[in-house]
Amino acid sequence: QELVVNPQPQQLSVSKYTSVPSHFKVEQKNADPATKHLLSTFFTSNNTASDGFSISIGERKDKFSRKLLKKVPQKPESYYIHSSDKAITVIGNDARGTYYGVRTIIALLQADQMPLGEITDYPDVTARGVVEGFYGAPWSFEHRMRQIDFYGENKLNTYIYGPKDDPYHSSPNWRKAYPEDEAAQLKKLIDRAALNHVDFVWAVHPGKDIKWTEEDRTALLRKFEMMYDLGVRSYAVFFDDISGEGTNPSQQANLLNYLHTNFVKVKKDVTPLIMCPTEYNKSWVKPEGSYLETLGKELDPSVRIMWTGNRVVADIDKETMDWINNKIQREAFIWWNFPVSDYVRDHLLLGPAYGNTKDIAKDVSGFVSNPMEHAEASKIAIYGVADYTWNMAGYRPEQSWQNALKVVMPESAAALEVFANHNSDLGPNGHLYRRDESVKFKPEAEAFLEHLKADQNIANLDLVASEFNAMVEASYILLNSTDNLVLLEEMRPWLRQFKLLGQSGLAMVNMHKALQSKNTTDFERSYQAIKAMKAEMYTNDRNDNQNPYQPGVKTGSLVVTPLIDEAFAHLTAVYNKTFDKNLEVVANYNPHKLYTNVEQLKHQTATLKDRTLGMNVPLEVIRFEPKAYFGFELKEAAQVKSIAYKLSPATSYEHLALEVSTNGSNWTSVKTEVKDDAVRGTINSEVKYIRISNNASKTLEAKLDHLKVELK
Ligand code: LOG
Repeated sequence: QELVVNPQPQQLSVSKYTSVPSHFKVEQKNADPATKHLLSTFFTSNNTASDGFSISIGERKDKFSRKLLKKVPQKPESYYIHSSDKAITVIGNDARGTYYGVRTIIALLQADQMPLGEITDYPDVTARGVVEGFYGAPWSFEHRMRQIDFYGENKLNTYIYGPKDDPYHSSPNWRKAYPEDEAAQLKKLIDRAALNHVDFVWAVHPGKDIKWTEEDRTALLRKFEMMYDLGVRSYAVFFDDISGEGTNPSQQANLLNYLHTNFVKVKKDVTPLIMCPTEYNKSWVKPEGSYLETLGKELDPSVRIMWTGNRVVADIDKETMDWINNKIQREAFIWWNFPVSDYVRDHLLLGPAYGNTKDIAKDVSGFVSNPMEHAEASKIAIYGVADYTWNMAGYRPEQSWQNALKVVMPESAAALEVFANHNSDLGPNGHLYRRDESVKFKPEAEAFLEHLKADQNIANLDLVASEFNAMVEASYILLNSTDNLVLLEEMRPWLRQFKLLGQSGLAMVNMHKALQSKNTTDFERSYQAIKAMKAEMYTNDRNDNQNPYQPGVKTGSLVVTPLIDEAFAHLTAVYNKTFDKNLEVVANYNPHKLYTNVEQLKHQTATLKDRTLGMNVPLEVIRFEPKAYFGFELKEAAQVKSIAYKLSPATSYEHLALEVSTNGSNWTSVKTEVKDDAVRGTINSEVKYIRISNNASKTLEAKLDHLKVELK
């Protein structure tokens, strides 16, 4: 018997299993509306009767035998379940704990067999959930409704609403009321959150244009009041990714303290504030400043401070927590930047939630995941976060991931596993954050290539071929699945690429077989087929998921794609040599490099599309110290048509110069013109180095919107 309750309960002792009764008599002793609603979704006239199997539900303060009451943990949100062959009793420490107990009971009654015994359960982390805090298209209303239900089902209690691209959350409209239709939808979300025992935390991101004046703080108070009228009882203020006046820690603390005194304390039913600092990760802490210490000292102790770890995107361990908690004099509230993909938008991150250590439960005041703009696909990771934050010691990422796949796609979970297994890494990126991918297949791929290149017998040829076959079959199953159409819509572009990738793998295996049997007809057909599939993938990459950041659709990019590309190139080269042919050995990599001394830009990637060389720009504010430069180093000197870049604010241009060089030591400046806030320069000679440098004597803080070089 497999018991799947997510999150995994702290203590569960089952004495035996019996069949699930057909009818129940349910008594709810407390008055919690969310519990009442939940009970009504499961216990209907079909499975209840006055002489049914007895289930009694209530809180510690309700009437229960002393013996049972003693077993309820003295912890927030805890519950105790006792089930015998006569009755089930669910007692919560509080309303939320009772609700969670009912969640567990319903999960258990949905299995084939009912366990008899005891469950003693409570969460390790106080605030657990999601921060909708990414750049890119905010989640739709329908997606959010589904998410909030999912949080309730998985005992997550926190949803922080802070989509960067909602203008009423951020500048310029944070001071204004939501338009009527949006307000109406927010109200529905807030109600739905209450029904799931989820705290709907409304976040504001005012730092880009806030003035530290009476006028602006009253404006914010007014906005909080408007949100209160919609039903919001939890609030956050975000100061991430800003520059200028808004970054002042004393002023930030002042504002939060003001809101605490004049709003939270006055209202009485509002939870303690949450704030996201400007220096929200260790790599951004300015050595000369004392930003975090100031917050730690000046912020009211009730205010929770968010933290992403040692870097913008990082996994959390004990050392991370000790360092930050000591600075801010409280337990940091973790903002985990996974599975967010707003800096690698051409990838889907469907792997397990892993990497955070299991010893930080007591060091965090909260732990929330920042997801992908693909809400439904993010559920795979969120399911793991729910499990991890509830019961850290018992968390097994791989097992939890398997369960998550079954929950999001009950019928097609096995196919989804094949797909998710090869779609979890991010590819090279500026945050240096990577994930395992194709874990079990990786050693097979390596052995395959090694034997192929050494012209030895490939012992695992069938195994590799059958993985490619599984990829194709899984794609067909998923593309035609009906068990989660919402998820299918999000994955479709990647599934189409994945199918082609699997097919090209099979064709590559055929090339190998044809080469072995010296069948040139078969070889050339499979060779042409791969080229055709590549062309189709290239077209998909140009047409699907187009966005200004990382447009396109990448799949299997860590192990499977490189395996096929390398094997294809090798087989073609051997074929050409053996049969004195001249088939093209395609290599589609970018030979040009970034050229910069700015730490925040060093790990960004360069992209080459047709003849346009571009930089994958970071989303956050960059510090350009005096003499800082950024640009490209071309593989060899070449004619360049034009160079274009854009920074905000546009006042940055006064301090920057566009320069080119053939050797990296003698530089010539290029004349530029500004149009629509972007800069353009044209040159008529061959260059190898292109750079934009800060020739002023002071540090410049700005966002880099784009940098593009058009090659001739
Ligand atoms: C932003 C966030 C973004 C994430 C990943 C925080 C606190 N802020 O670099 O909106 O989704 O990184 O790109 C961030 O993480 N800035």
